[in-house]
Amino acid sequence: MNEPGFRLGFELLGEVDPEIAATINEEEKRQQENLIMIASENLVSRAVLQAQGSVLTNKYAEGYAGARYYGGCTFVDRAEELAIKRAKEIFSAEHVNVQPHSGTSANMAVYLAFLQPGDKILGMDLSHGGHLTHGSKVNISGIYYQAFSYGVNRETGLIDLGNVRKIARETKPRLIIAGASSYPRFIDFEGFAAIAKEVGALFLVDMAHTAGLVAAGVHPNPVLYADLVTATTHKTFRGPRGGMIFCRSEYAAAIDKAVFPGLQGGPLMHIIAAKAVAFKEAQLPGFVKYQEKVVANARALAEGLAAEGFKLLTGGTDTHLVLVDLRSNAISGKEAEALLESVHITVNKNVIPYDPKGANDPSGIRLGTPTLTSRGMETGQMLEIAALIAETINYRNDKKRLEKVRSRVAELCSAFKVYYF
Ligand code: DSN
Repeated sequence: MNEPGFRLGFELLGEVDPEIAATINEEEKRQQENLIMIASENLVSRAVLQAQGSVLTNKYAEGYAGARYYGGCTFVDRAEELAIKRAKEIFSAEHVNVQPHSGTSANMAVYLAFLQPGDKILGMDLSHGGHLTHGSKVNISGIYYQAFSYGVNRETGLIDLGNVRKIARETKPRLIIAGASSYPRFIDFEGFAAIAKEVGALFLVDMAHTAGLVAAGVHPNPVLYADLVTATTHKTFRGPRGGMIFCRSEYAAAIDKAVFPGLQGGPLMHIIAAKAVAFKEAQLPGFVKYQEKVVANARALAEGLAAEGFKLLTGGTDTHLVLVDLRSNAISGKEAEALLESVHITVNKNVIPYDPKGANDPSGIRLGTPTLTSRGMETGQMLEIAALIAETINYRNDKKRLEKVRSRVAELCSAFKVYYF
């Protein structure tokens, strides 16, 4: 029966849009029936999902709490203020902006606040594990700004600060950026900060990948060393998909102005509320234990893969991810991704530093432990999964062996539920 106004008379997703309802169901099933090892993905809690799916999506709230361009903002103000208070406590930050829609938006806001088109920036080379938005030629960061890059040492796979200093002295960038998407080791934030100071650059850390580890104290906190820190809330942090920016008080006004009205209009208040929920979860005692397990699991995975003869960038990991160099396994990253997908292990193909092949079919794969750890898996499962990956890659033409791997993966998936389904 139709309601007055514009209501359709039925409300449930399955009735309004059976195609999308079925698509979501299939995706739920995929998440349950695969071992998802994409290092930048995770599983949010039911509480985060609930806040994301709430009526806060109906509200326009351009501006900031107490200074909005719309009436009726009492409750969204409260949500944003809670998010800000919690984020500042967790990361020991003087100021945070929780409105960026993504990690990319967060980085763009920093650039808009402090750079002029054509200014020099120095970031980690995308092909060595950096981020697209740190100066890649195909990204706005490399189109609007004069971008220089540093990489890792060919032998050790580690960032060589001596080399970073040399490039910084030569290029005199306005902004130096640290942070990576496929670098498995701690980054020396203090060392970077000293280089930035020496050459008169601002120092930005993009901790998109490691924000959850930082929040739990299992990774150095860049907020203590950098002028500006950007992050996503959906990777190790286990919150909704989105971004945030931390800075010292002296930069707060410039950052807030760059986010709104500089770059974005209305903030996503349902996502900001979900960020507040994720911040609350990060302050619960179980969060530290979870992040410790993420790292312990990544170490176990690295040990297991190394024991199976795989070559790992830097030989191991300090974080949630492992980068595997497949050049001695006679398989490309693209082939390995497809092969592992066929046994329901989900990873992503990834360039390795000095990769002789291109980004579309690179020589490596990247694996991460946040999602499997959210499902309750521990180091024993990581060692077994490393063996299953080896079995799959080493015996890829043996259908019987692949079938055995597939059924063991199915057993593991069924024993460790994606908890909210
Ligand atoms: N695309 C994200 C990742 O997978 O690492 C951030 O670059």
